[in-house]
Amino acid sequence: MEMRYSRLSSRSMAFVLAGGRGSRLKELTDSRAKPAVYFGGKTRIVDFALSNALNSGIRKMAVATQYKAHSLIRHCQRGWNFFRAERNEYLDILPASQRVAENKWYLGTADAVTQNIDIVDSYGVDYVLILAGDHIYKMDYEIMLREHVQSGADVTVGCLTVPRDEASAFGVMAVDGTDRITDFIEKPADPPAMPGDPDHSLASMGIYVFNWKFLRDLLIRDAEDPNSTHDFGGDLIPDIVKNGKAMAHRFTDSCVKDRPAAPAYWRDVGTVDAFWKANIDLTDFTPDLNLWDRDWPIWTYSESVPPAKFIHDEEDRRGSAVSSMVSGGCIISGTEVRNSLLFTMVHSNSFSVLDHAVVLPYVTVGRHARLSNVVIDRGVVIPQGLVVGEDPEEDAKWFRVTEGGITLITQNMLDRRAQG
Ligand code: ADQ
Ligand code: ADP
Repeated sequence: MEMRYSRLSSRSMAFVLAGGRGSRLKELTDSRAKPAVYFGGKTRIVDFALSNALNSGIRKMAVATQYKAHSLIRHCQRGWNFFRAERNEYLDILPASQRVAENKWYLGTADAVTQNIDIVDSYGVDYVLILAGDHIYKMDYEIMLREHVQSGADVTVGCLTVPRDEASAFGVMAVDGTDRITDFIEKPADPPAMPGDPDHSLASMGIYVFNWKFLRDLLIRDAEDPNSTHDFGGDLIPDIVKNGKAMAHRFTDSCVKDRPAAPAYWRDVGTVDAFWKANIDLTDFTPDLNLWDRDWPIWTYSESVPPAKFIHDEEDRRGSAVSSMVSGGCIISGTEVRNSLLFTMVHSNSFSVLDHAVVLPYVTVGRHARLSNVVIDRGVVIPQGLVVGEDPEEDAKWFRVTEGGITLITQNMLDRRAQG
């Protein structure tokens, strides 16, 4: 019962940073920011942070956008419109350059908040949770908020253990016996290991809880600092570690009741290989990320489409899918689908095979196509007889073949191929 009366989420807002391109996703982010990239059959990446906030009880949110924001803004408007101002609930979309007199992009992640100080003020909250809009995980932020308040920290940084050889992509920290952060280096070339564990480092998830009063003062000072790049990981967090009290909050899958023994799932699907793998992993017998958990749903904009349909066609070819996820609106007509993930409204025709394929919405696959280990962008029309995934050299002539051997197919690439 104590929980019910002491929820800190109702005194907090979530500020979601969704301005980054995610350039390692290559052509997948040519027309949309990374948070707007599709993931998991019907959701987009940003839905995870927003759903975590909603499921944690937070009812005030802001999404700061910048790079190619159109698709992201449209998604938020369509899918995240159930907040009611009458109940003091808000979701504001904050595109860069609309808030200040000069046309100015957000200079860095901290500047994205600085330029919107008046909006955060208007929410009247005590705590601000800064989130990144580009990670896949399930997390109850109420637990982090509670730790923050109990420890009396100026900032609490979400963190997890990562292999040391991957740690230079992160902010890496050292902590004392109470998990107070004693050192923080943004993206170190030679990441320090955790004590007693030379193969791992303690990495920042890029998510932070602040008392709003404290952060507000800090942002105003930071805006005037000519040496600052106005970045949380690069400037603000290291500064607080030196001059204030920064605590680490260790991410665990505490919000996930169904598989308590499962390792905490957190993915930065930052590359085409990681994106493909995280999607294909969902077709595993027991995937590490459970999207079927009714206690922690991932909310999204859902199109009204009919159920997936599997057709045994006139050519006596059975449309089938095994170890796969097939979304609404799909028509699998005489195609064999294996270990694949098909998003909404994919139509696929006779004599074709999809194997370990991640197929984004509204793709059409012509007859006699054989596609394996591929990511197919939204709306692509696969011509009859296209074979991908069997001859890497041929594939690389027209498509993007990754280090991990995954082929990314976009309509532009197919058009170029058609023109020879
Ligand atoms: P990065 O992910 O490299 O490191 P960054 O590129 O700044 O940091 O992106 C953080 C978030 O902010 C992303 O969600 C991105 O979309 C968004 N963003 C970037 N620039 C923005 C801008 N100008 N306006 C609005 N939003 C913007 C960070 C931390 C590290 C930490 C990793 C964890 O700095 O310390 O380890 O996240 O992934
Ligand atoms: P994406 O993230 O792939 O851009 P969107 O759902 O935002 O996904 O839209 C993809 C493309 O589909 C857009 O670039 C646009 O051309 C077209 N589209 C989708 N919905 C609409 C719409 N309501 N009005 C106009 N164009 C649309």
